[in-house]
Amino acid sequence: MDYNYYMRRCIELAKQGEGNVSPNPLVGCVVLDSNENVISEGYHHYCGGNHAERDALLKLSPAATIGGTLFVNLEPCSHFGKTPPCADLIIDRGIKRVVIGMQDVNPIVAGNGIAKLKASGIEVVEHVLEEECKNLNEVFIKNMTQHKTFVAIKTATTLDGKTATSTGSSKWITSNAAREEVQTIRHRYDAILTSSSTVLGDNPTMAHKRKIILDRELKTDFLKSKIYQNGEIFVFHAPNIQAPEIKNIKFVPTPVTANKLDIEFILNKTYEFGIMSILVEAGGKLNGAFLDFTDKIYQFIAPKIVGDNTALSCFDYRKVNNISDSKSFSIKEVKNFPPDILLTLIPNT
Ligand code: AOF
Ligand code: ZN
Repeated sequence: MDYNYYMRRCIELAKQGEGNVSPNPLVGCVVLDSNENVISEGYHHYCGGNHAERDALLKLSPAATIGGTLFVNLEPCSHFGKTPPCADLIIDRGIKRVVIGMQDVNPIVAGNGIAKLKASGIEVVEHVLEEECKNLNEVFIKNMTQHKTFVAIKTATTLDGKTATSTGSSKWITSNAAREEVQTIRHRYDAILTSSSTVLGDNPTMAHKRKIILDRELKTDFLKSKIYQNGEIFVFHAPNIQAPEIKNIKFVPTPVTANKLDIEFILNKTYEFGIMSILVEAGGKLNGAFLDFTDKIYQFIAPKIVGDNTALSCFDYRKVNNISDSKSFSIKEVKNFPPDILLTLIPNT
């Protein structure tokens, strides 16, 4: 039996829950009968809904699964949450073998699901495509182990790392295909974060259910700017400025140091508000300010050169004299969106 093949299918199924399961993990499940034929598939559709194993098993008659194998990318749960424990249902249904991608990092489960299965005589196979399974649930892992919001930055630049010409022209640096991929990326995150300069400069819509705007001096037009026309909005601003009262907008007074809003404070607040992940889509200044708090970068690169050293670079970070002091990253993935590419990077620690 090809464990990797079915685990890959679990990951694919799990991704169908992207955008809907937060703060829960993405989980997919495949069930095989005793003759090793696939008889059911399932996934966790939305937070509060059935877990992946229950979704897959409830489609079958209890007799169908006797002696079967169940694949799942995350350890089956052992606790009574919004639904009863998946481990109990698996045991009840007479499954003989459970193949798991990774242990649950939720301390209420953390090995208890596996122990329960083993205690009932089920064969448990662990660590199948573990790295892929951990990548799939990087947000859930950060939330559970660090109690912090996961932060990603998306940029679109020219070959010379510019996000616009020196006159501010930036529409469009990347191709349609690349910009469509941005929609898919956005969908994975609980909220999008941008700056007042981006709102003032580009007046973007940024259609998303939750949006965060950093507007220290409350300079943007809360009634007219497109970004404020839909979704739930959080505006972080300096504490000495009186915020207006507007429906759907939550104004958050934020400490300021050296004319900059305190990013650490903002990220503690986002976690408090139940925002498990954010995608930063802003200019070089804010990108630079977030760099030290960033878990992942999506960098689209278009094969164009602006060739003007007064044009903005995508990361206004810190000055280093020695190249060995640069902030360095590992490239996790390279994808083509002709004629552009997308690099997915994670910071080296
Ligand atoms: C599974 N299969 O599909 C998921 C699991 O609030 P609840 O009841 O939905 O429980 C959420 C916790 O259950 C979550 O933090 C994680 O530990 C586990 N999620 N477990 O066996 C699933 N989504
Ligand atoms: Zn469960």
